[in-house]
Amino acid sequence: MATTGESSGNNYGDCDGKVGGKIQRKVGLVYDETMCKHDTPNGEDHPECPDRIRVIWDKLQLAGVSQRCVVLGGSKAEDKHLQLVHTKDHVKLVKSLSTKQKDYRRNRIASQLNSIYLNGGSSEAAYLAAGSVVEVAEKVAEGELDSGFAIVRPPGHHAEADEAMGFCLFNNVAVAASYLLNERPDLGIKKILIVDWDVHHGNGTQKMFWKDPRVLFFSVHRHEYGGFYPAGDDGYYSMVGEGTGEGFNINVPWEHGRCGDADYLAAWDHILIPVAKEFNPDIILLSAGFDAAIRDPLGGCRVTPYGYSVMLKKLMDFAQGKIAMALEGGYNLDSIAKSSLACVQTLLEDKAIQGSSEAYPFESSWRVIQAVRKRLSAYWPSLADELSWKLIDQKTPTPSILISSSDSETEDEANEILDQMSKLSIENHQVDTAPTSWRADLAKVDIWYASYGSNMWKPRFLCYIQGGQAEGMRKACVGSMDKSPPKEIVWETFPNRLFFGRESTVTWGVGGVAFTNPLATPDDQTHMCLYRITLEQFNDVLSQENALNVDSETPLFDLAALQLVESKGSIPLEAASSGWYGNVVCLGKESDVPILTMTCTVSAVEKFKSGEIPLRPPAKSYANTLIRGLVEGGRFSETEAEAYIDTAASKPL
Ligand code: Q9C
Ligand code: ZN
Repeated sequence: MATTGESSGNNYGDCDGKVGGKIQRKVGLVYDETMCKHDTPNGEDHPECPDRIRVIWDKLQLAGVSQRCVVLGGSKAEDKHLQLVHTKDHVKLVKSLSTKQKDYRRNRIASQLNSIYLNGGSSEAAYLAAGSVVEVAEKVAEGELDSGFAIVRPPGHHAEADEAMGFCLFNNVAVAASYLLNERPDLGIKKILIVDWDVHHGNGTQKMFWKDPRVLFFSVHRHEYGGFYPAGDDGYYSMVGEGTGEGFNINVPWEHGRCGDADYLAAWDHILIPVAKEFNPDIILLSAGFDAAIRDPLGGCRVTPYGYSVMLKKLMDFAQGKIAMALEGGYNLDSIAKSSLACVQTLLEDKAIQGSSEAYPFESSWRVIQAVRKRLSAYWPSLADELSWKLIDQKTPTPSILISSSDSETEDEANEILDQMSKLSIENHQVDTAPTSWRADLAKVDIWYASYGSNMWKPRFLCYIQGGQAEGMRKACVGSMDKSPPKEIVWETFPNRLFFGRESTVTWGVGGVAFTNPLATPDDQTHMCLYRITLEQFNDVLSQENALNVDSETPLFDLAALQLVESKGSIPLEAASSGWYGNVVCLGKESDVPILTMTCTVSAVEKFKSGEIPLRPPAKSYANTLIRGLVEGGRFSETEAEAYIDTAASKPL
C-alpha cells in the first residue's frame, strides 16, 4: 500500500499511552484533505460535499481529541485489493476518471449511474477513501491501534462489484474486510462483523458477502417496505444470505423515519448484541454513516450523539475492542461533527457521553425487531425467545398527524428531543415502567365487530388485527396489540342504509368508501360480517379506522362507553371526532354478546343528504374488495353481491 503521508499525533503521556495513570487507548484517525477534491463538476450544491469531512476534522481538533489520537494521512488503495470485491472493469472505470479526462465524458458516465456525480478529483478521492479504510483496519487488526476512524469520502456501502451508486464509488469497508480475510491470513482475522448504521441499506456490502460466512453483515436502515433509497427488497429482513453464508446477513428495516436512540438501542439489545456474542468476531468494521442523526436532511431519523456513543460502546465489548470505523453518509454538518466527536471520545474511553433515552421505541420498531428475530432464530439461538410483553409494551406513541408529514424534523421538534436527552447516562438507558393497564381489563370482554365495508373481506380485516396490507390497499396497518384472530365469524343483515362517500382515502385511493346510516330505516338492508373479538381489539380497530394511534394511554371506547351505547344505540366518540368512523353503534346482541359497528355521525349523514359532503361511488378495486368479502364469506353469489353494491352506490340517500 502506498502511503502518501503519515504523522504521529501528539500522544499525551509516554509510549505506553498513559494519561493520568490510566491506560490510554490507541485510537487512529485518518484525514486527508485530498479527499475534498471530489466535488460536483460545476459547483452545484450537493449534500455529499467536501465540507463533510472538514467539519468533522475541525471538530476533533477543536475539542482537543485528535491530538490524543494517532493521526495518519490517507493512503491509496491498490488495484489488486479493490479487485477483491470489484470487477476489473469497475476499477478501470474509476481509475480512468483522472484529471486529464474531459468533464463531458465524466458527466456522461455519471449520468448513466444512480445518484453519482464526478469531477477531476473523484478518482483520487475514491482511491484514498478505500485505501484509508484498509489502512486503519489493517493497523487495528495488527494491534498497532486499538481502534480507528477513517474520515473518508466518497462513501462506499452502496457501491456494488460493478457499479458506483448512491454517492459511492468504491466499497471502502468491503475492500478492507476482503483484504484482511484474503490477503492477510497472518493477522489471524477469520471472522469479521460489519455493522452498518448508515440510515440507508448497505446494499453493496450485503451483495459482496452474500455467500460468505466469514463476514456477518448487519445493517439497520429506513426501508419503508422498499420505498426508501436504495429502493427495493434487498434491505428486507428476509434477506439472510445464501449457501454457507445463510444466516450471516441481518437487516433491520425500519418502517418509517423518526427512529431515534430508543429504536436503535432496542435493535442493539435484542438483535445485534446477542448475535455478536454468538458470532464472536475477530474485528468489527463499522460503516458509520451519520445520516440517521437528528436533523439530517436525508435521513429523517433522530439518533443523538449520545445514541451513537452507546451503540459504539456496546460494540467495544467484542473482538477485544478492535473496531475500525469508516465514514459513510451523514449530511447535516453540525450533526455529523458532533456524532463523530462522541464516537471518537467513546473509542478513547473518555468519560461517558451525557445523554439519555427516556423515549421508548416505536411500536413499529418492536414489530420489526420481533420479525427479524423470528426470521433469524434458526441461525442464532439467542434470538429464539419471544420478547416479553412487559418489554415491548414500552413504546412511543406515534402522533397520527405525523404519518403524512415530512421526514425532516423542524427545529423546534429537534430541540425538544435534544432537551429530553440530558438526564441519564450510558448505564441506565433502559427504563422499566409498568405497561398501561386498560388493555388487560378490556381484553376480558368480547364484542361482535360488525363490518359492512372492506372489512367484510377477511384478509383485509385481519390487517387490523395482525398488521400488514391486503391486496388493493395502499398502506400497511399496524394491527392490534393482541394479534389473536377473531374467535368466531357470522353474517347478519340489519335495517340500515349502506352508502358510499368521500373523495378518496389513504388506504384505497380515489373513490368513495362505505358508511351505514347509524339510524335504522325499516326498508333498508346492510349485510354485515360479524367478527367476535375482544373489546381491547375493538379499540385498536377503532383507532386504525380513524387514523389514530393504537397505543394511546386511554381507550377510545371503554366499559362505560359500552354500557352507554347499549342503552342509547349510538355514541359519537370525543377522541375520534375528527375521524370518519368515530360513531359507535350498537346493533343488538348475538349469543348475549353486544354487536358494535362504527360509522359516521348522524350529522354527517345529514350533510351527505344535503350534498354538503358529496356522495361518491366506490372505485372498482374497493368495490371488488366488498364483493369479494360477501362472496368468500358465503353471504352472496357474485352476481348478487355486485347488484347489492351497485344499488347502494347509485340510489340517492
Ligand atoms: N430519488 C449514502 O448515504 N438519494 N448515500 C437519491 C433519488 C441517494 C445516500 C434520491 C441517497 C444516497 C452513502
Ligand atoms: Zn446513507
